[in-house]
Amino acid sequence: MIQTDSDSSRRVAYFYNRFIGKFQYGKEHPMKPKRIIMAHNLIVNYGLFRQMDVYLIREAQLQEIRKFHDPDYIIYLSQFMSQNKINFVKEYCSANNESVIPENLLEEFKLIIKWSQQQKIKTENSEFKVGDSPDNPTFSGLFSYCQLSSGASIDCAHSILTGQADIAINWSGGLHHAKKKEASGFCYINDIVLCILELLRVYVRVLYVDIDCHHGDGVEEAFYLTNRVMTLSFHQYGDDFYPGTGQLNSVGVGVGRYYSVNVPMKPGMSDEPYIEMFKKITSRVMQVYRPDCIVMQCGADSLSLDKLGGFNLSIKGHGACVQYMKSFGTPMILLGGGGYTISNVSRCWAYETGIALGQQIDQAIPSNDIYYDYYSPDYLLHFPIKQNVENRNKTEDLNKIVATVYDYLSYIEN
Ligand code: ZLV
Ligand code: CA
Ligand code: ZN
Repeated sequence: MIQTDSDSSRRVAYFYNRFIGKFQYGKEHPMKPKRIIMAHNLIVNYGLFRQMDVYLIREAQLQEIRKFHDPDYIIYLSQFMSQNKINFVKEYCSANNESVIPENLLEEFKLIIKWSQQQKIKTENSEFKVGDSPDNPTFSGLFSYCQLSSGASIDCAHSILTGQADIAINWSGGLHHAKKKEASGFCYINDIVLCILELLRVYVRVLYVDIDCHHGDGVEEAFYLTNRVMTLSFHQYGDDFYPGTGQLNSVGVGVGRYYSVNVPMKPGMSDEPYIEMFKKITSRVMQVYRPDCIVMQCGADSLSLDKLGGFNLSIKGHGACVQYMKSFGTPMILLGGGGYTISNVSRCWAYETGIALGQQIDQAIPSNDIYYDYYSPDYLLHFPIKQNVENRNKTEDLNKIVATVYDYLSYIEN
């Protein structure tokens, strides 16, 4: 392991719970929560966990999720909690025997029952169509999965706000497409919005940076009208690539005008032009916006060979963006996101955990890893990117995007 920078004294808080990796969207579904366990195992086997504060992820409570999401939508989703909790609820409803239910669960159930009575919600005949689209299936424990993913992102915010950490990491977060009362793009509860709202209780300005191959539409929409959060998304755009938003001229509305920044690109982006774009834009954003905290969504579907994304980044290229944001010395939260070639996702997030710690991890995958076979045939950290991929972005087009973004940023009052 090589020390890569002098500021490795920065404290890193890492949030994990192996239950997250046990949920399944479905056999054919590209989103595989198991990649979180795989990333964690690399992090452990590379010895990184010894250098960070490791915290067990807890489930976010209904009241916390309520800070962004619609209460009817939350009740609707809560029907997909784990079976043993459902049994508790049934028991509570029939016997109302409060003594058998743990205190924290009791509060939750009282709230579910209160809200559903108030709103007379009939979950079976609801406006919320979760499960109707194959993108967002319902599955066993769905709600618990959402509670864990968002509980961790909220606690990342707390660890930064209390000064316990300079960098906080939740690889099970980053579900950037979820809306106030709508699931979309594999996302149900927007852990990022909940995290940022928590930061806004103390901080004046929060910068959100999104390097997932898809546009961070849910986070952008949540803060489209405010200047207290600047959202910045780099993404593939065009030819019906999901979700179809994030045009260059989507800049925000009202006081939020120019606080929404979009960098839409065509497929084929490789390290050199991507990093150049990334640095040119984030350096100006940092200079103009001077955020108190950075929340970075590190979706790994921008890597080469991803099953959904069309970019051609290496892990080093992806990680260079994380390294660059770290170099400003601003408190930072790193979240996961997309990533559908799962052995590369775990490689990438283990490498970036190393970056947070100022450690460059070895090229050889630790041979005691239980998922070792996933890293065949080379068993190396850095995989070879796809060759002969055409970058469909012309240099002049990319330069135009940078010039336009600079122009928008020039309207921001300093
Ligand atoms: O990485 O999906 O294109 C963060 C993230 O950003 C669509 N969905 C929707 C809109 C109409 N379509 C088709 C629905 C397809 C449903 C099943 C797949 C199944 C197998 C393989 C690929 C897909 C798929 N779905 C590919 N792209 C989609 C997108 C959603 C992408 C979400 C990205 C989430 C976690
Ligand atoms: Ca993005
Ligand atoms: Zn994505």
